[in-house]
Amino acid sequence: MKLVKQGFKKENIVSYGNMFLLANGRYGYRGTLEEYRKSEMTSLNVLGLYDKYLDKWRESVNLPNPFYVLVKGKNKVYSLLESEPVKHEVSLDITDGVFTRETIYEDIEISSTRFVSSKDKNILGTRYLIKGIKGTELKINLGLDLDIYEINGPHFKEKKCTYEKDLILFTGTTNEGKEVRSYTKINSNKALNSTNLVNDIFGYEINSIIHKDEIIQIDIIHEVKEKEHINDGFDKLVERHIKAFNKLWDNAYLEIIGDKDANFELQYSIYHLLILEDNTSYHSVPARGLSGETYKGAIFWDTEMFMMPFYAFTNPRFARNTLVYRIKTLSGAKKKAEKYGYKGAFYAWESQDDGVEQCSDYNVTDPITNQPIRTYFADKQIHISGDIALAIMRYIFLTSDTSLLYEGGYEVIYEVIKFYDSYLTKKDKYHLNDVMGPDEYHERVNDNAYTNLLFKNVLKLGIEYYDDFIYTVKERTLTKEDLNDILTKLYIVEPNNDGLIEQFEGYFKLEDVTPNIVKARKRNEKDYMGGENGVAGKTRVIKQADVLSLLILLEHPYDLDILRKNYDFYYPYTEHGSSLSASIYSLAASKLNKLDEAYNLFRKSSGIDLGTEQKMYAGGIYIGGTHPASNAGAYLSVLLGFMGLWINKDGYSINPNLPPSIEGIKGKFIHKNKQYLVNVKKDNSYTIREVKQND
Ligand code: IFM
Repeated sequence: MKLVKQGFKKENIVSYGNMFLLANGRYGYRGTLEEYRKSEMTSLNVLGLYDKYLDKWRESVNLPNPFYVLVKGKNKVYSLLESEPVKHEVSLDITDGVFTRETIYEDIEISSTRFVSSKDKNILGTRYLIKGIKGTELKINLGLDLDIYEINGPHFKEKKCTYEKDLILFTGTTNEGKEVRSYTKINSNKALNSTNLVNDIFGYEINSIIHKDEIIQIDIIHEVKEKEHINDGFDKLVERHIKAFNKLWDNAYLEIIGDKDANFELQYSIYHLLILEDNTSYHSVPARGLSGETYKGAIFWDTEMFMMPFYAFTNPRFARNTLVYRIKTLSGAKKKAEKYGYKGAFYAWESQDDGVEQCSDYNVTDPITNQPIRTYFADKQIHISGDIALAIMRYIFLTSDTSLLYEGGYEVIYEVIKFYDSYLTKKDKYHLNDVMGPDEYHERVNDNAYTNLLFKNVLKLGIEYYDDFIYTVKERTLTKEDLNDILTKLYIVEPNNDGLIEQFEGYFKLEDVTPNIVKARKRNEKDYMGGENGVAGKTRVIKQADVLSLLILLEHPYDLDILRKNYDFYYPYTEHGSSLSASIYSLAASKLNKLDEAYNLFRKSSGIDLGTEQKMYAGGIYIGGTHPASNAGAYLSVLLGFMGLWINKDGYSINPNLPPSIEGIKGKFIHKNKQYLVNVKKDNSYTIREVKQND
C-alpha cells in the first residue's frame, strides 16, 4: 500500500516532510529530498537524546544528514529548489516502510529509495540513481551535511568528520557532553573523490559524463554508534528491514472493507504507530513521534491514554516499555512535586529522558509582539499523574502481566495518590482546585470533572491493591483508612438535573458562543486562543474533549443517556484544536449510534497528517509534525468504536456498529497473551477465533 504525491510545490515541503516520514522507534528521517538542507527542515531525529543550548529550551537532538546529494550539470542544478522537472513523484510504501522519489528532467532522471531499518536499528540507507536520457556532463556532491536543522540549537559544541578507509566517521559532542558517533559508507560505480568539508558537506565529489541509458548508482549506508552492519550492503539491509517491518504489520492487522479511502487512512495511521516501535528501548514515544524537535521531543499523556492501548493490542512488549519509562522517571516526578511544594509524584507535562519537567512557564508566544505568554500546562495540568497510574492498571487489564506492578508500578500508583492528597483543598468535601483539565483553553479552574474522577479511579485502585503495596512500596505514610477517607470525601462533579456534567466550577456561566465566532475575534491567524487573554478563555469554547474524555477514558457509573446529553451539549463548543479530541468524540458517537458523525470524526483523526493544511503554530511557536496519538485514536475508533470491542473483567465482548459506508471490518487484537481474529460483516454479524502461532 502506497502514499503517492505528484508534482512539486515549495509550500508543501514541510508537510511532506511529516507525511513521508520514515522511522524505526530510534531514529526518524523526515520525508525530504536529497538536495534539501536545513531550510527545508531535513532532519535525522534521535529518540532519547536531548540537549540544552544556553538558556534555550532543552530539546531532542538531530544528527547530521547523511543523505545529501546534489547533482549539477553544465548550466543547470538538478534540484527541485532550482530547476523545474518534467515530472516528479514521491511515494511511501507503508507496508514495507520504504520511501522513493522519481524526478525526471530533460536530460537525466533521478530516483532514490530510502529506509530506516526496523531490523538493524542503527542503520539507515539510501540508493540514489541517475539515469542518462541525453548524454551530459555531471558534477555530483554528496556526503554528510553538518549544517543541522535545529529549533533551539546548536546542540553540538564539537563536530568532527574524518575519512576512515572507505567510511566517513562523524564524532560530535553535545552541549551536555554526550558523545555521538556515526559511520557513513558510500559506494558508487563512479570514482568518488574526497572533498573534505565544502559548504558544510563532508564527503565526496563525482565528476562524470553520463551517456544515454547509463546509470550512475550511489549507495549510502549510515550506521549510528557501532560499525556492525555497515558493510552488509544496501540490498541485504533493505531486505532485512522489509521483513522485520512486515512482521510488525502482521500483529497490527485491522482492515476496513468497502471504503478504500477510510481504509487507506487507517493503514496510514497504523504505519505511523509501527514506525515508533522499538522493543529494545525503555524510552517512550514523543507526542510528535520522531518527526522532529517540536514540543522538545517530549512525552505527554498522549502515550499513556491513546498510544499505549494500541501497542497493548498489537505489541504488548512495547506497550510495557512505555510504562517502564514512567517507572524509571519516577524520581523526576518526585522532584517536580517537591519543587511545587507537594508530595509524591507530579509527572512532567513534557517529559524527556530523566522525567524532569521541560514545559516552560511561557510555552507559547504572542505572534504579533513575539512576547512569551504565561501558560499553566506544567504547573496545573495535574491529570498527567493520574493518567499514568491508570495506564499501568489498564495495561495489566489488557495483558494480565502483573510483573510490572512489582517492578515499580505499585510505587508509581502510590506516589500518584500521595501527590493528589497533598494537592487537595480539604473542606467538608475534598477539592482539586486551581488545575487545568484536558481542555487547555481554560486555565486555573476548580474541580475539573475529568481530573477529580480520574483521581477517584486511581484511589480505588490504590485501595484494592493496598495490601500488595507492602511488597514494593517501602514508605507508606498514607494508610488504607486514609485512602478510604479521601474516597468518601472527594468531590465528584455529578450530572445536574439536565444530565450535564459541568467541565469545571463556573463553566456553565461562561459566554455561550461557538468556535467560529471566537476564532473570528482573533487579531492574527496564529493567535493563541487559550488562557486569560486568549479569545476562548472566557467562553464555553473548548480546545478538546474534556467531559467527553471523562466519559470515554475513565471508569464511571453513567449510562448512555448521560453520554448523549453531554455529547450533544459539548460538541458545538469543541474546536478539536488538539489532535487528541476527534477520536474521543468518534468513540462516543459510535456508542450513541450517531454513525455518520462517528465516521467523520474518525476520518478527522486518521487523515490528520495527510493534508497540507495542518495546524503548525500555537501562538508564534512551531508545533508541526506527525500526530501518533491521533493515529492511535483513529485505530481505537475502529477497533473499539465500529467493531465494538470492549474489554471487561470477564474477558471481552464485541458489539459491532458499522457506519453506512463501511462493508465490513477484519482485524486482529491481542488480549491476555492470546491473539484473536475478528471478521465483522455489513449486517454487524461477526465471527471470532483465536489465532494460533502457525496460522
Ligand atoms: O497532550 C497534548 C495536549 O492534550 C494538547 N496539546 C498538545 C499536547 C501534545 O499532543
